[in-house]
Amino acid sequence: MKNAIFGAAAVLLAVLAAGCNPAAENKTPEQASAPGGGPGAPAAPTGPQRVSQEGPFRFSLDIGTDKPKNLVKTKFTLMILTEKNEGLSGATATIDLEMDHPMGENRVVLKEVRPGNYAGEGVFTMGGDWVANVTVKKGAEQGTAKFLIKGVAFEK
Ligand SMILES: [Cu+2]
Repeated sequence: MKNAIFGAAAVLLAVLAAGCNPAAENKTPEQASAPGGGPGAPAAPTGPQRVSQEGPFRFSLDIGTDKPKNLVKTKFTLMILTEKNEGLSGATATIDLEMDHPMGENRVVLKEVRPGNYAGEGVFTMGGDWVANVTVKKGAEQGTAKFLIKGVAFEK
């Protein structure tokens, strides 16, 4: 019975170590099971998290996954509401993807699917943490927003 419990614990540890985080192998079980992996750990993968928005529009961003990968097409869907909480139509919308070091221009041009819903495909050209800088223009009005997309997985 004791061996069975130990075996189950070993399997659980192996699953934790094989997760998204290579550094998990070097952690004690306590650290490996701590939420967020503790200080200094690579960021856990997430969907987009909005950190700011300016101008007359309200934004939310969806990339269809909370486990983004690099070097594959990723569909970006931007929801845009007006101050009256109506879907914005007839706007131009782009997302510039950046890291904390120069990566060259990486712009996703979005097309209106229906009022308030704009979509386009982009590629994270490297694993790691990204910032999505949203710019939306309609006539003389312009709105911007910034989203963090953490923990994009290295596939190659
Ligand atoms: Cu990079």
